Amino acid sequence: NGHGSCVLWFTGLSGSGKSTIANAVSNELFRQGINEYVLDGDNIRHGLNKDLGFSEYDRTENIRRIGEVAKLFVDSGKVVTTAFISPFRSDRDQVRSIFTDNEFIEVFVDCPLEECERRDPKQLYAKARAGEIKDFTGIDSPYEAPEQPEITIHSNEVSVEDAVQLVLGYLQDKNII
Ligand code: GGZ
Repeated sequence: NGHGSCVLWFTGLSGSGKSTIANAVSNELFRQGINEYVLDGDNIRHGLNKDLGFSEYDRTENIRRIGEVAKLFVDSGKVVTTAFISPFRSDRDQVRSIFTDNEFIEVFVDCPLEECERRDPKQLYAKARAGEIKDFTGIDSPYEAPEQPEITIHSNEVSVEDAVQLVLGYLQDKNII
């Protein structure tokens, strides 16, 4: 269909801007006529993975299933965008291993915890600090930052538009789009 296929695997803290940037990337790809699809909490955690919570085991299983679904979409020729915290390096590396070289593009949305906590759009950090939510990423559950992400977005320093251009530029450089 005139372009390559890959997964843009966004990872970062709650409130880092993953979903916002992932959806903006998806809109731009769609506008350019690219066969794309987004996997996020809305279509995965409310459906396929509604049996899973936020224990270490459940997060690992969440990411494993999302990786397998992303693989099916990539095999069907799409550019897939995923937006999950995916806090564990080993889980992300496991997903990477089911793709061929260059198909898995790790996009680290790097935003300081203090900034995510300041934004706190759903007041989840406040609830976690108050002990009303347990195992919250960044508070009492770890986030393991990528060591060699293909793309890093400092979301507290660049606009959403610039972040989109960074991702699209990468796909162009790699001759995927
Ligand atoms: C982290 C949680 C938690 C806990 C509920 N820890 O900001 P949000 O609300 O919209 O995004 C978060 C989302 C994280 O789900 P993921 O599937 O991306 O997580 S993982 O990859 O770790 O499996 C947050 C909400 O769910 N949420 N409880 N304890 N985020």
